[in-house]
Amino acid sequence: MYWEPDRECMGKEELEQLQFERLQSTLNRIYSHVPVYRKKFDALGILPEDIGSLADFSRLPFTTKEDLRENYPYGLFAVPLREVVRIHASSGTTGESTVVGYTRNDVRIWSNLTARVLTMGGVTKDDVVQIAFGYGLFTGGFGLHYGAERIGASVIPASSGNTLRQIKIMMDFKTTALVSTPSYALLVAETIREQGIPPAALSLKYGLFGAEPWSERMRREIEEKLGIVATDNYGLSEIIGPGVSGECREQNGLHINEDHFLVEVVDPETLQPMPGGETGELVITSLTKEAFPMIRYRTRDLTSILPGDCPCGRTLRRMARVRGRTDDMLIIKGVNVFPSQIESVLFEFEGTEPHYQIVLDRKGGLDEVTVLVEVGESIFFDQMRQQRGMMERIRKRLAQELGITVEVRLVEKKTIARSEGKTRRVIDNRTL
Ligand code: DLL
Repeated sequence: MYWEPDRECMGKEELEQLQFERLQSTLNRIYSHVPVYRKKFDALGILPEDIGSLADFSRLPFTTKEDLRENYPYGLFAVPLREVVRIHASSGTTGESTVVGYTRNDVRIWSNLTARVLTMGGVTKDDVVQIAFGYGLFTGGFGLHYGAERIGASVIPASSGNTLRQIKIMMDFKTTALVSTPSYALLVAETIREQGIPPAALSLKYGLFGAEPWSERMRREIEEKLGIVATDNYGLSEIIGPGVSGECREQNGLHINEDHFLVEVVDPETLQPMPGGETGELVITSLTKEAFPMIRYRTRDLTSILPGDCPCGRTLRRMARVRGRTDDMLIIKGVNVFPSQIESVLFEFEGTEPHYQIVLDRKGGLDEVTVLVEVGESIFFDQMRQQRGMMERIRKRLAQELGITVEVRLVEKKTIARSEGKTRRVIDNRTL
């Protein structure tokens, strides 16, 4: 099932023509309305009309989070505030938050794009959709809410938090689709089990999860425990919010809404295109945004473009699950470590739960790493000796994989604080 079949199944040439036309009008708009972009273009000696084809595109300058911060709050807006009907902001872990705006037309397009993503995941007008993302400055709640409403589904704006209440709503209102972060879906599944609620008391069929990285293993676990089909969807506030890409029922890569976003995958060091489908940093250019256009925005998200056609019939290319960020890289004892590397090692071990936390401390100038990993009861209450054996095996594998030694602690289920928003996997207590 498609939301906009004429767009989602477009031929390559037709799509490229459309992208080019849209790119041209975006470039003209920003050159005449956003002084920051005009300055960047002038510095490189580029005029919008110099971009004569999609191939010339790589001459354009990149935009980064720093550009957004430096021009806080409205410096990159391309329309006067009187044309802006909505403002969102992303929390930002350091410094100023980044502020983004939408015209009425931007909101209309955004709703269509999240409607596409929801449709890809199975949602129709017959569904009851519970949105358990925060409504507020975060784009997750409103973005997916508008899309679900556009489809004609019955939308429950539950917002985030209060898990017992969410579950009661789910049962009483006969929710068929849950929209949240994947880690929140796991928390819901665990709580249902703890409360002794039989899965048959729920009417859930679909889960549409995004806003944070997750794994295939987490997907299977959520699907089994909640008896649903779970799909991944991706987006970021700077570009539009949710609605940039989403998985179809093939569950094999996220279709990018390429008629609205031009994507590149580049080497984060050289900024040159990654050859032949290799993993690199995703760079996105918006093609239709009016209030807040973005040119070659460096997302810091690591992914790759998948080769081949999708059996679902959509021609929109697919990106792989986002496997981390260029900037969540930790430097521990001088070694570069990605949390996702630790995660994949932990998942090799039978009996571990998909909840872990990496705690970094610095004692006497030396980095110390402790990986807390939740284990099932059978292991937690196991013989001390067996527990030690498991910790030792995990330690060895981590040392092998990362090239550094780390401490491993097995903790009882639910010891690691569950979050209602994005999960915090790394606690860095080091002061430099
Ligand atoms: O998280 C938008 C969103 C809301 C997407 C709801 C999907 C569903 P931000 O708060 O600006 O926006 O955070 C964007 O979150 O650059 C990624 O690092 C991460 N992220 C978002 N979706 C995924 C995903 C929203 N499906 C940042 N898988 C992005 C992995 C994701 N990471």
